[in-house]
Amino acid sequence: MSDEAVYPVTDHFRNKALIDKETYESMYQRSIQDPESFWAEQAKRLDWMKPFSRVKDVSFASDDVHIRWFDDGTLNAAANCIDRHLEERSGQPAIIWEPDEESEDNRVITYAELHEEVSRLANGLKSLGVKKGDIVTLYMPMVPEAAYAMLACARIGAIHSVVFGGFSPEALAGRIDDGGSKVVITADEARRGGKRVPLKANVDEAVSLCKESSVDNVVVLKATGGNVDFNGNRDIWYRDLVGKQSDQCEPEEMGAEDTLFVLYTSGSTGKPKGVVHTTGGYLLHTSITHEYVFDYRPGEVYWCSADVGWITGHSYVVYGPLANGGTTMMFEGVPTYPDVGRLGRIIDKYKIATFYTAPTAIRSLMAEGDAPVANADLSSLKLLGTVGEPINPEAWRWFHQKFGKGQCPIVDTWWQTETGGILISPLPGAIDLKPGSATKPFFGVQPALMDPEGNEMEGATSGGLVLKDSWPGQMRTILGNHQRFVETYFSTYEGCYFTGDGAKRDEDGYYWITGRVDDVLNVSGHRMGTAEVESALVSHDAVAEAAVVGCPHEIKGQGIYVYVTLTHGQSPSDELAKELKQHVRKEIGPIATPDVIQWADGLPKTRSGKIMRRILRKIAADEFDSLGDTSTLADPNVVDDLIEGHRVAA
Ligand code: 6R9
Repeated sequence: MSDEAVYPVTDHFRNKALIDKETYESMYQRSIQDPESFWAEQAKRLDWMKPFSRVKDVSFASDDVHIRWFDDGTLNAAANCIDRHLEERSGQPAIIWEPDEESEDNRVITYAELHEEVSRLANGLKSLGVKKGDIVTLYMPMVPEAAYAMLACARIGAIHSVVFGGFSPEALAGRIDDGGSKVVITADEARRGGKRVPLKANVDEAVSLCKESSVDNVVVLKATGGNVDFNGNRDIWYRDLVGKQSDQCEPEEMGAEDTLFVLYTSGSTGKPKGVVHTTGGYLLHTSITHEYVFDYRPGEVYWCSADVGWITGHSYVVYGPLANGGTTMMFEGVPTYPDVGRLGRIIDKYKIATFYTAPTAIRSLMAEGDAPVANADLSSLKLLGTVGEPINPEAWRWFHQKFGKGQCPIVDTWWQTETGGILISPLPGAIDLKPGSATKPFFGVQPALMDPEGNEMEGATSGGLVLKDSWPGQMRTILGNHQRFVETYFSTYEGCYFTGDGAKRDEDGYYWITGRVDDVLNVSGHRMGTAEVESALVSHDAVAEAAVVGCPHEIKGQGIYVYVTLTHGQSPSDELAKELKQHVRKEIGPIATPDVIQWADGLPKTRSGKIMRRILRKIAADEFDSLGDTSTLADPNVVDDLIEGHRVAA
């Protein structure tokens, strides 16, 4: 049984870790028994402009959900990530950037330079009329300017809304519209693995698709020098904007509960939601977890391979490491370009101490055998981390052995866009590891498992994963829709935050996340709402009805499996399948491209017309023997047809 495999805390971490076993136990107890005094003390790790007098003001009751931390204190996130480090670390690298093309020059940005760049851009944004509370949309490649832009917004109290560069113009337009951005910051093109993404052209198209927003200015970074259309009334080159600005910009005094950023994520229904994170609690949570989960010591080079377009990039490429005065690595490319040895070469080149990545990346390298590490030394590594989806024990062991040489602990960190930072994870000096388990809760985090009736279950068991009390980094609301926030997270189990994940707890109190229990897919660690993909599909003329489920996928974890019923007069063909895939790419982006399209004359529906997705999931997974009760179907015969159709499609 995989539960039996235990990897004890290593000698290295036992003696030198920031948090050892005893400290973890006692701090955890205090954090639960007296959260107010615990967090008041931890909050000293930030620089406050005006100290807070209230620590926590929280209610999870569904008729009155509110979450406030340190709410009468003031601070500035950018000043915490930059200015306060200048005295001691002005010459220390804050960001190290490795370009997509290995032969090109890298960039090393010191804290002094970061201060200058961010201040200039902050002044530039002000000159465009951006004010405290305005939302600025960022659609950027993985370059240092993406971090400058986030921090420049934070410096002047503007709210950034970063949209992943892989999203389509349609998806970008929806996000610009939702927040009402007047300013978009982008680049001519992004590069990834030798391929180019026309970011500026996508912004042009998105702006023309916007219904609510009228974008006044598009700031364009020259990243590749690729050709772009330039609209002189609206567009301005990044360098022209910042070139004439002062390198001093007083950081704005922000309330702890003022919004720092909005980031869109997929849910089981409707359009992606704008997750709202605020200033004080978020920064405290990302800073403390970055230090303790990664046992981070200033001077170390820390590498989180996530794109800044995702929450992991926000929390563990930008805010956490910089709040701690760390050196954070940004990589523009992909693990397999120009070849599978790239990650190993980067680790050696920069003497990376901590490498934090996604199981899907590990699995794609694992498929190449020893090649990814064959010529790498890797002796600088002390710790590895994973995030985004459950890691299968085989991939865990491969990563541990090949990258960690059996010496580096792996912190399997469970958290969500909504949680702001890591909630369940080993602390490397305190918690023995079990491959595939995110292990134990971080300070202040109270997980519980619920049965379908909403009762909390004790001991070794499995159920719906909830959190019983707040933690500082928790999302505060959905932008413009607090009611949806309450319904999505606080109505399934009264008085608890429901994660949407299922989990198992073993005899040692270790948590094993088993995956989403709602209609959210996790494709290569990226969240994708089945409803979003379905609505993209039915917007195509040939599609009458579509049902989307996840299917097992060796590299991606989950693939996207689509059942399509065509409109009258349309007939299935390979060309049409290609066209539908293309259509979804265009509507959402390449990450939503269906893996399998199965033509279906009918879908399994109850008499009341509800699609029984459980059956579709089982068929997509080849599990025909465990379809369960199909007697409530309006037409039980569709199941046989679907099984037959699956054999053809898969
Ligand atoms: C940070 C991030 C959140 C969902 C979450 C869960 C899955 C994340 C995991 C994990 C098992 C882990 N997830 N980390 N599942 N083990 N270590 O990924 O945020 O993109 O919002 O996704 O990802 O299902 O609910 P986000």
